[in-house]
Amino acid sequence: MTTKRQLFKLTLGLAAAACAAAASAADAGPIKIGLILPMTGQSASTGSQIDAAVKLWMAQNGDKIAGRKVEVILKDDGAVPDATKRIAQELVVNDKVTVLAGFGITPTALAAAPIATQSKTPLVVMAAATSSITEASPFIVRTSFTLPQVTIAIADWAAKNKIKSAVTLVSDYGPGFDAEKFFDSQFRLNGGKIVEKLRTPLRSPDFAPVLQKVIDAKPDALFVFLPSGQGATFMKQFAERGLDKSGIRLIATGDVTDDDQLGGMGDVALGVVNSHHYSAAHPSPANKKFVAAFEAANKGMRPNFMAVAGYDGMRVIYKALEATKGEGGQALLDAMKGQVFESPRGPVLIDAQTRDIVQDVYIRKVERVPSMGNQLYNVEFDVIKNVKDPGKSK
Ligand code: VNL
Repeated sequence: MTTKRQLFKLTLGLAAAACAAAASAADAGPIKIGLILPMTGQSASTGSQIDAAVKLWMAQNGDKIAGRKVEVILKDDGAVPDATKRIAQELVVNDKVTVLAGFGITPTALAAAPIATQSKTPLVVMAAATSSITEASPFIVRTSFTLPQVTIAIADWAAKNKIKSAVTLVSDYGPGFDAEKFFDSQFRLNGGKIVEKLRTPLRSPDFAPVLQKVIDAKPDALFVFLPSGQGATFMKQFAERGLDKSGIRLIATGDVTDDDQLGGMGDVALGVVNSHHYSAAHPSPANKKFVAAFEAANKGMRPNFMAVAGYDGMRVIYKALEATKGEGGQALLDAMKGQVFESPRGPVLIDAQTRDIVQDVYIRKVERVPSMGNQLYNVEFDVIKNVKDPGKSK
């Protein structure tokens, strides 16, 4: 329970932090970045991917900006929103960080949003992908993606490729609601029919009961969104129930055929068409360089879409800090807005109005790639350029 007095002290602390942010350019101490990630628990793979990407960025770009040392303070919130909020407060009030970054799942990003607003600390979301997150604080900037942004493409593709009926299956929280809503409306707009909408809990989902419902409903396709880390278990149960041989086509967002787990999913994943903003097999020179350096630094671990958002998040933070010479607060936020650059995923823009990322969305198919060790990859075969988050156009 937060008492009135605690609340008062906290408000004072955050206000003081806001002043400190404005004054920080003057002192010569380190510039601190508070990185809050799930390093344990169900979303730990997201934490390790982003942590590794942040380390790679710093190994390649150094730890000095405007003559000051850059220090990343990594904290594990276990993807528990109460912990995120407490840690964000401590980082702002005690450690006097200039930037907050990370945020593995939507509830943790939302829990930290008021801290960013009250202390005027720019907060860079590197993972969480519910559309509304950037509206929770004017100090939030996002380098990951949104579910509406990546879902529309697969709904269009399905309708154009003889899929007339579909069941949706999503994780029962923010990004799942976004995926369900935008798949539904776009697929129906194209003349498709939604037969049933299914949801599974975020924590420890069991897919058997919903998969039985899919078998009974006999749609042309099953559309799935699950957060990073759940794809492999889902695929295993999908195959165990014989769905891969049922004639029901599996389509998804790329969260399900996540590069972190795809290599170990086996043949059940072959041919799954999905849409997303990043594939480790994206054939650009910038991506080849990124993947090679990431794998070399991490015992062969393949970077996924979380890693690329962490890497790009550091780019946005570094360029903004260079522009303000280490000053934080509103000036730093303004320097993050409008950045345009080539990411390993392709060209991106941080929209100055929405503070959300604008990027290309690819339609991909899971294939074995002979030139890449015969492993499974999401092979891009179509692209929709410069996609803004459609969740914001309401
Ligand atoms: C979220 C969205 C998390 C997509 C994810 O993986 C993901 C979120 C941890 O907003 O919570 O793939």
